[in-house]
Amino acid sequence: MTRVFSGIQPTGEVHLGNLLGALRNWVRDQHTADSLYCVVDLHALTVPQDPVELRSTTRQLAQLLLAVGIDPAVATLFVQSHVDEHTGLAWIMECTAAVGELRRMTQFKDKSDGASFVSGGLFTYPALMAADILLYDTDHVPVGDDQRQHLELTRDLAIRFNNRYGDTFIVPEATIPPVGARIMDLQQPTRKMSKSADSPQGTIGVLEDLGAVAKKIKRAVTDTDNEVRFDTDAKPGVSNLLSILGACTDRDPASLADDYTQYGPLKADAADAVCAVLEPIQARYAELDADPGAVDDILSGGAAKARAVAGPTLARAREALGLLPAR
Ligand code: AQP
Repeated sequence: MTRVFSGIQPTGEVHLGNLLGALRNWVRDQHTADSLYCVVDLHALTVPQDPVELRSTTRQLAQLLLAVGIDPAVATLFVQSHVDEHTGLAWIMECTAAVGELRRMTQFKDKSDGASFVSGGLFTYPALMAADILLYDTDHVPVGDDQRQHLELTRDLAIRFNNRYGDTFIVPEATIPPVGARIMDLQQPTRKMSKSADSPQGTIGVLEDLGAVAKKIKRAVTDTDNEVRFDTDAKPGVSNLLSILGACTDRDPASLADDYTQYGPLKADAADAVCAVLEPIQARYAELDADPGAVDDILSGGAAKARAVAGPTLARAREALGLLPAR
């Protein structure tokens, strides 16, 4: 059976980009593939975190993944730091990666640019991400477009390791959705919607009040020529609304444009479609609030299942490297 793995960081509020670019595909894949989904809390440590907040956002994110539709009866849901093999393989991947290729990662450049403190972990983050994926003999990694470069690096590291030490890792492939892979900020549509950007009017939280969501979409930045056309370079704001509507209604954004002659109705339909997607997720999230212990139980079972796969993979890599086994 095909193996799928993907992760999401417990940093900030989960937004519409995360949902349409990644999480909805996780829910779809769990029915056709052996799927493992992970709250990657160690990745959050690349920037300083408040400990109390990190603990609660990690649990809340797991609760949200369940609310979105991850079913622990068919998929494995766990927290990265509960499975020590991730850090064990990460060191091996750091030693497999070249400094030059880590330096070329655009996300490192974006996040380190102008920052007053840049951790070593921010630089080596893609090696930990490679470890996350390779530990599970992953065939497919459902991610948004922003992760394309990290996935390419993961493939390069797997191939390099296999060439040096013999076949050890499956070389994974990214699965990037045709629509919704890069949802843009509603106020600055040339920038992707992002958890860490300080743009409350441009970002739609999955758990946000639906009235506020509709208002934000109706106030989204477009342009002055009033022509509805899908053209991400010339018309980024309008194209973003078409992508959002298309992703929520399973329609092609370019052909959707033919249905509209004005921005107002496009915005109204996009707002309705987004609210229709978010409403059941918010209702399930509220139901799960009643029993926080159930989320912890699911994560504990998930970690045990994940360890059973990750342990043998790490042992295989250690043996291939020539590390002396412990007795
Ligand atoms: N704007 C987006 N459109 C489509 N997909 C997106 N993803 C993120 N932003 C968009 C996808 O969501 C998954 C989980 O994201 P993550 O939290 O692991 O990664 P991230 O890129 O760090 O998320 P953010 O929200 O953009 O946070 P910051 O601001 O820290 O960079 C991934 O599959 C990602 O592709």
